[in-house]
Amino acid sequence: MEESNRERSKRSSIVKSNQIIEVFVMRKTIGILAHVDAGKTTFAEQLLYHGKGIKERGRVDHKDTFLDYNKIEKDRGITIFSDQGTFLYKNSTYYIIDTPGHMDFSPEMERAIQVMDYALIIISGVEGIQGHTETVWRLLRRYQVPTFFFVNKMDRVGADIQGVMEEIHLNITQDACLITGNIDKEEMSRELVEFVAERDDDLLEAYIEEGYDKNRWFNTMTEMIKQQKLFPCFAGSALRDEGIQYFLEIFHNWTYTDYISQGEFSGRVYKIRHDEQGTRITYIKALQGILKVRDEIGYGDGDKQDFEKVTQIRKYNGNQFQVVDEVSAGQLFAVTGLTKAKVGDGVGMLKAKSSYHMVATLKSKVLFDSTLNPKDVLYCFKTLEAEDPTLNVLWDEVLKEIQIHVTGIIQLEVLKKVVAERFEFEIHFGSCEILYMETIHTSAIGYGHFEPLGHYAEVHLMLEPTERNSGIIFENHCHVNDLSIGYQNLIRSYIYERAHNGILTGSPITDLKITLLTGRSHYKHTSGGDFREATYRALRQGLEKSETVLLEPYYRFKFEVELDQMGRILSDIQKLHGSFNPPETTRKKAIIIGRGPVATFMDYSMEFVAITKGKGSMNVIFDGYDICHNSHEVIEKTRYNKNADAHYTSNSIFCTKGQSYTVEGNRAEEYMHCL
Ligand SMILES: Nc1nc2c(ncn2[C@@H]2O[C@H](COP(=O)(O)OP(=O)(O)OP(=O)(O)O)[C@@H](O)[C@H]2O)c(=O)[nH]1
Ligand SMILES: [Mg+2]
Repeated sequence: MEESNRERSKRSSIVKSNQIIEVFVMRKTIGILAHVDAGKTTFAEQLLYHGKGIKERGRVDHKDTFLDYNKIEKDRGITIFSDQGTFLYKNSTYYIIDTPGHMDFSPEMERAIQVMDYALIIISGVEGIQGHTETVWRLLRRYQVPTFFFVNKMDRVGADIQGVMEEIHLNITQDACLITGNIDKEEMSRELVEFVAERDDDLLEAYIEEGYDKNRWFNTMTEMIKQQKLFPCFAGSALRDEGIQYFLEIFHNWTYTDYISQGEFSGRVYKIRHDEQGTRITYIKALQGILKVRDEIGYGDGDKQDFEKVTQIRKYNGNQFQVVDEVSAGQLFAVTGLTKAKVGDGVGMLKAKSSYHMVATLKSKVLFDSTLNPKDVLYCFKTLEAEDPTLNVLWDEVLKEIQIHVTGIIQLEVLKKVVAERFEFEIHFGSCEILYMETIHTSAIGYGHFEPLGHYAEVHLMLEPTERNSGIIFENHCHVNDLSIGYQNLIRSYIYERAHNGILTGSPITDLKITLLTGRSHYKHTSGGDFREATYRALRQGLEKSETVLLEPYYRFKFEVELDQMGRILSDIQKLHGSFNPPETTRKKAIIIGRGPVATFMDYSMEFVAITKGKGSMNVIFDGYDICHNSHEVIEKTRYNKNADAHYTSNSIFCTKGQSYTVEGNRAEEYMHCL
């Protein structure tokens, strides 16, 4: 009892502070996410209208929405870029970020997630949960963004709110509750009262002892939403403006942010764009403090910060902006003056950089007219890469071609249009190839020594396999007596500065933990770059000693077909090296869920449409990397010669009596100085 009283007083102080904060302007960023065509842009348009952010409502179908203002978006009728709108509602400033729903633009969607205070997932009341809805949900959990749902298109024939709620409970979360009725004026429905009480021990105790109390439920729900223990769902029609005002009012009451404008400035870069003059515009969310125009701010990764002066601060609303002198915590804004800031960079006091999970799985080469200077084309693609780092633009000196990484065919089509519009020349793309990766099965210690005359660095790295799709993790077990912190940090930065080539096909290595065991420098001879040499050599030497495996990207798919087509589809899945769960069948339909390599399923949609005569549905989402189904074939075809890689070798260089000499990787260990 003591305990619960204390808890209660803690909660009421949250409420009090909540009320105090509400007196001031509260800033909230809501991100709208969903599968393609669920109605995100339509919903955002309504929200902006209700918040008086826009005077008239446009429609996606009429190509006149506030947030899909780009010509390519209008032409295609889909959102491609995450854009923001803003409005004032009661005592709060709202920022709305509308994200693209197409799988090919998932990285653009993910970059926006990191600055959302709350997210709204839209689900079509007719089509229900799609594969992409689950991807969005998983990302939101990863970034810990409190989430609401809106079941849209309830005006359409076949819309089924109960069915969608069941799907949410089954596939997404048991903690989602449908909100209906006049929540503020009347008592909550008994069902909702109990739903909430079941998820909070104190509330349940209070319920049993004292019964329902509106304020207590309201306050507890607000906290539970913030802590992602409760996910309210709404239903309506964005097109017909049903349920939007209701959502906004409840959302306004049940959410809060507590940004503080005191203290040193910190922020996060979430978007990079260039204006027509080519000026780089860096979009930042202020997380703490105040930033003024002409302030010099630091940005970058960890200790490697760059400092530059902010020359202009812009508050964007759609494609319009207003120039201001200062911004403070909780605001979304853009600056000019920063020439090198990258998406995900911490700004000011925030030093850690964000890493992203949505990755490109294909690569393609850029084809262009021979009258164009490749350098100019490369410059344009480098500009685009600043805006979308997943493009990974590469100039292949040997083949004299520009290569890029992409998520899918639609992205390539959009890129053609973007280049034509912005840079005014025509490009095409070569056929898409799979982006392979490599990892290890067994652990090993890699040794690297770099000591040509006048240089010195030695590095020992432990390489261990980690969970699939975990990327590269760096740990440091090196003692400062062996190597200074400065050099240790340098080694860390060399591990993360680029994707390192594996030894099977030269594809990037992933899913490994790299531990710095020890290293050595020389007080006189060690110079910048020596530790890069030693680190790369240690990495390579370790890879050569472990058992390596090739990985390829996988899709998770869901096929819905008529019963008599099931056999054909199942046999196709097997032929394409996929796997599937036991199909779920109803009287007429079969639902087949499974996974398979992107390489074999990439072009299956055309065949699928032909088999099902356009009546089946095929839903695919990226499902991470896994063991390659045809490693041998791919390795043969790539013809990568690990001993002739210009950037990597397992050999070490030593020096005796003023003479430097090379020791091959397999013998290097015997020569190391730190052993
Ligand atoms: N009947 C009906 N149609 C809707 C509703 N909301 C949106 N639509 C229609 O659905 C289509 C897609 O709407 P958008 O708002 O562009 O969907 P989106 O989620 O932004 O799509 P992407 O940005 O491409 O992922 C358009 O034709 C809209 O008019 C609704 O509530 N009812
Ligand atoms: Mg849209």
